[in-house]
Formats: sequence, C-alpha cells, structure tokens
Amino acid sequence: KEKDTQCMETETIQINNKKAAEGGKRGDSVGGDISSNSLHTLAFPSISTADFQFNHVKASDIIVESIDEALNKFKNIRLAMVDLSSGSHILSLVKDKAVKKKLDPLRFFTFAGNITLINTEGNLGCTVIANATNWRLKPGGGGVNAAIFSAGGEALKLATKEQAGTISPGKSLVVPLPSTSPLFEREGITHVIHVLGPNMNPERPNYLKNDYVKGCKILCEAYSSLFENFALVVH
Ligand code: AR6
Repeated sequence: KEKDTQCMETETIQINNKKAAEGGKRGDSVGGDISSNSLHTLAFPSISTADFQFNHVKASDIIVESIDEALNKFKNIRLAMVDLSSGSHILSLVKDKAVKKKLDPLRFFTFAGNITLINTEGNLGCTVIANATNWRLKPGGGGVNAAIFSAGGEALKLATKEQAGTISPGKSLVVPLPSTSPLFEREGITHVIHVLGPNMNPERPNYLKNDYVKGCKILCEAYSSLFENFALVVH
C-alpha cells in the first residue's frame, strides 16, 4: 500500500513537472508569478550514489543544500535532477527535502526518465546535461556514464579527450558537443559536463574507506563545481 501511495505521488509530481517544463519552454508562468522562459535548464543525475555507493541520506542533504546555494547565486538557471525510475530512493529523498526547504518548484524539480532522452521523451527543454563519470573519463563502465557516452557517440568521446585525459574527485569538466553528436542532433544538447564524485566502493579506484568527512566535502565540491560551470556555460 505504501508503495502504491508513493508511486501515485511521484506520478503527480511528474505530471506537474512536465507542465512546468512545457510552461518553461513556452514562457508561461506555471503556479507562480516568475516567467521561466529566460531560464536555462541543466539535467543532472545523482552523483556517486549508485556504483560509487555514497550514503543516500547524506547525499540528499548535500544535493538540496547545493541546489539552494546555486539558485540563489545564479538567477538565470533551472535545475532538474533525473533518475531512471520514479521509485528511485535518492530522487524521493531529494524531492521531500526540497519541499521542506521550500525550493522554488519552477527552478528545481525531480524527473523520472532517461537523461539521454531528456528532451525528446522528457520535454524538459534542457541545453546541458551532467554525467557522473570515472577518473579516466572512460566511456562505458555502466551506469549513467555508459548511457551518456553511448548516446553522445564518437563525437562526445573525441571532444572529451580534447578537453582532458583524467579528472579529480570533486571537479567537473565542460565538454562542448559537436553538432555531429546524436545528443546534439536529437536532443539539442550543447554541452555535457562530466563530474567525478567521491567513491565509497572498495572495488573502484580512490576508495575513501568510509571516510564521510572527506566524502561529504568532495560531494559538495562536485555539485558546486557542476552548477558553477553550468552557470558559466549559459552566462
Ligand atoms: N538516465 C538517468 N539516470 C541514470 C541513467 C540514465 N540513463 N543511468 C543511470 N542513472 P552511477 P556513480 C542514475 O552508478 O554512483 C560508472 O560506471 C542511477 O540510477 O552511474 O557516480 C562510472 O564510470 C544513479 O541514480 O554513478 C563511474 O565509474 C545515478 O544515475 C561510476 O559508475 C548515478 O549512478 C560512477 O558511479
């Protein structure tokens, strides 16, 4: 029963989000008096909480804090946190905490769907997407990194290599997408921002051995770097 209620609630939010997104595209004001047509939208996945095994409760606190800061600092941005399923634990935690913190629903919302189909299926009107990558910026490896590199094609691989060979934990890297990339052609994505979060998985490089003091610091830095780079891209 609990699950049913949760799903229904999430569906409603999804529909509301879709309306907000469509409104944003058309420039209508949805549920508020701020016109969202001048807002640039970033879609981002939850960094480090799946393969990198970062604690979801701690991550959700950091995500909501970082979003709040970014929305206050950069007035022309809108942020959409995306995960594959409406049953996503991290998405639900963030959604609840965002409501409690009274984040503006026109400028932050969660969305269940595939980030590589964010505009054709999600209709979110995003120009930039973020990727939770690995330190070698290597295509593949599963998760959202594999999905984004595969959807971005050769063009994304080459453009990433041109920018850098590796990335440090807590940092992000902006990659302008060549117009030959399917992500550009099909979704209208102009930039991918790769982000490397803290790793709590003993089977992956730079394992933090459950050091959440360091881990939380790195996750904060990762989101700040991502949102700052996004603001620079759409400046
Ligand atoms: N669309 C939206 N969200 C997705 C998609 C998708 N197509 N695919 C996965 N997610 P993860 P991490 C969500 O494991 O924990 C990689 O192998 C997923 O449900 O991709 O930072 C890299 O190469 C989760 O909520 O990233 C690194 O080695 C979120 O994306 C390592 O995993 C992030 O999950 C990074 O691990």
